[in-house]
Amino acid sequence: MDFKRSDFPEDFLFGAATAAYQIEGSAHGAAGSCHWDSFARVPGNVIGAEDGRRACDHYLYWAADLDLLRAAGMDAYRFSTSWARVLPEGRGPVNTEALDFYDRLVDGMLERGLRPFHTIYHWEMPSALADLGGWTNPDVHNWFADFTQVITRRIGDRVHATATINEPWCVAYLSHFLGHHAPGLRDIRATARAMHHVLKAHGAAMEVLRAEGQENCGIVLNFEADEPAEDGPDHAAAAARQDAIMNRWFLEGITRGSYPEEALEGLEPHLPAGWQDDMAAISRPIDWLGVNYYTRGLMLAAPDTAWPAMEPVPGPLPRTQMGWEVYPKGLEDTLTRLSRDYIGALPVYVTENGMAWDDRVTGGAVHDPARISFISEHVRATRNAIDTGTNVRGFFYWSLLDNYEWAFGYEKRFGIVHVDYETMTRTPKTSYHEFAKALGQ
Ligand code: IFM
Repeated sequence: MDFKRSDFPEDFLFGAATAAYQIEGSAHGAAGSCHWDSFARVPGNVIGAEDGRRACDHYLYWAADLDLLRAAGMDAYRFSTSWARVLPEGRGPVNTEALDFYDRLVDGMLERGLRPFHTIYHWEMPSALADLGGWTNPDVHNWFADFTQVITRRIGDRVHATATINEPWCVAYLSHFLGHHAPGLRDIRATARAMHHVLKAHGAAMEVLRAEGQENCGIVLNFEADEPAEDGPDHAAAAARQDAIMNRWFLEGITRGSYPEEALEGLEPHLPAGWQDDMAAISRPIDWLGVNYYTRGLMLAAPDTAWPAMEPVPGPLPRTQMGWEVYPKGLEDTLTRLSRDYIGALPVYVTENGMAWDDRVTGGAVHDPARISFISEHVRATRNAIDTGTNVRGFFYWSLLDNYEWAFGYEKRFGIVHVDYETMTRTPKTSYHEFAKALGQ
């Protein structure tokens, strides 16, 4: 890789990220069921109808996995805690095995000199709460606040940073409008409610975190660099609508206490009454913002279809195994736009960036030159954004391990460490070794 630590400020953190359901193995440790367990059971929702019951068995292999982070010279580890594991019914009785597990995990990070970056929610809505409407239920912010308190009281004293929610656009829009993720709805009323409730839950969690004396708290948003696929005002308007729905809704809700007009034009009729009264709580100050960035979106107007009357089209750039274009400039532009238009000098972390490839083990090794270039280019884009004034404090690769890629099951491999799902053997890929070298190992 063509970067080194000394290219970055001294306190800049390099790390890798994972999420509970994607690696832990929900069959272990008396976890409750979550909406992904049932979503995966319906033909057509998930490739191979695969679920996270075993995933990478990280619940059993966590110490070895933390050793891999340390051996690569990483400074930090971004992980998440499963709501359904901690509160199997979503509310009420606490699963003490789960709290003991997260205790061991956080202590294990500290023993290895890794800073724990905790994400409270990365998509395991407990089934008992999904039965009540999950993110569409008007009480969901209270349920989430209670979970936040339980988990923070147990591990909050040792984590370096806390994020309330991972990628609210996926939680709300991808899951309730596009139907690609659990609960798999395609319903605009459910979408509008989820879009608002997920931010209300973030606000309620921030209040709990502050009351618990927790410092260094934020949220992780996913951004896409949206551009019109063709010239013309209609296509420009389509790209602007996508930008409003995917990027600006969450960003402006949190930083300005308002939603963009281009998104309200479709969603406002379906928002819960009195939504404006929640905006002050939604825009409570945060200490940092997490940016997940993978690709750009090319939009075409689709005038004969219902709102938002647009469709994404594939672009000409090289693509990853996900079919996503490789577009590092979009990361630089996103980071620069954030500081220029929204957050000034607020600390930012690139909390996810990575690519999937059809990686195979040959002769005991996995050669992944495309990933080495991908990481180099995106780390350089991050460096460029620092040069132009964005206060970027860290970069986390997604992901440490190959893992459960949601609707794609286990087919897409994002890891810098290959996982053989039969034997659970971990094989560090060439990108892992090159990353470690760049970090001085
Ligand atoms: O695997 C996901 C992760 O859970 C959230 N961000 C995007 C990743 C790749 O799709």
